[in-house]
Amino acid sequence: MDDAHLQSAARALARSRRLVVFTGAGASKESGIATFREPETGLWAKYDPMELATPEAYERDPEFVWSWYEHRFGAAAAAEPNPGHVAIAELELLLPRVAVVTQNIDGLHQRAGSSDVVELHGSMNRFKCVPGTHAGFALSDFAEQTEKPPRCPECGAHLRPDVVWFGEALPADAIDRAETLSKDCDAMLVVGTSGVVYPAALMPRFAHEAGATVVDVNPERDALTSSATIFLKGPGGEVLPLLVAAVREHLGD
Ligand code: BV8
Repeated sequence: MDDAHLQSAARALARSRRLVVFTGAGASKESGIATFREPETGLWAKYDPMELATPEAYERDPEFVWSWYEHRFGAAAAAEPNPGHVAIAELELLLPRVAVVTQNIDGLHQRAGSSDVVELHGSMNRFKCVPGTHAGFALSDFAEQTEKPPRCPECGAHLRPDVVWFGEALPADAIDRAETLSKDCDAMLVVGTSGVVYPAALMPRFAHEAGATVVDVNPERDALTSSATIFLKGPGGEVLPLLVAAVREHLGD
């Protein structure tokens, strides 16, 4: 990664008064959580997440889709925030205002210490019944149930993860706040996203159109790289700690 690019990104972040950090599955890769578009290893390698994360798939075979999510709950529960998550949380201590807008459902930003996290696609730590009438359940609320998927303690309908599946609307409060933050920010740090899932992928475009400095961190070029101000090529777990150290230096200037 080019040091000149790192320094100009650090200068932009050090000067920012309203920073948004926009993350995708790549931000959790170094915590051992598979991304959406890189093939999984083992049992799930032959299944396409795009096919499984849909209401139709759940309707067709709730037990199978539930077991896919159980596999992912296990991976997320075993995962620890990686140095990238920790660096993002540290930015809150250095800068006047930092908000995280994530596409991820693993809760790792919160576990790393980020206190303002907008979960665009929901959370695998929350459950609701398929009709959507009852929500806010945790895994522990139905741990004793043996049936898979478990049933809603209130109405008996199947439970599902409170996540946004393809073809479903994003939670209005989350997308509204993400859009407001992205249009108002003066800098956006984009980490670990292919930038192909909408409407989430509009956020870096809103920031760019608002004149914010957009820094894209990814080992590969992605769909957002061309509209970014600065591209830092590399994994988040390596780049972000270097970036935050450089921000500290610029703040000390
Ligand atoms: C909706 C939760 C309408 C579930 C997910 C235009 C406008 C609106 C919609 C659409 C549109 N065009 C198409 C659509 C439909 C669709 C869509 O976007 N399809 C795409 C595929 C074309 N969008 C929807 O269906 C959305 N809903 O629009 O509803 C509506 C409106 C009103 C009423 C009814 C309906 C819903 C989309 C949300 C789907 N749910 N997740 C779950 O997780 O189980 S999305 C899923 O993809 C994950 O959240 C994931 O985060 C997300 C995006 O992928 P990425 O995060 O970018 O991950 P990916 O694997 O793609 O890339 C990883 C990147 O990391 C790579 O670039 C890689 O290089 C990089 N990387 C790898 N290692 C590292 C790294 N980076 C840093 N460090 C590393 N170490």
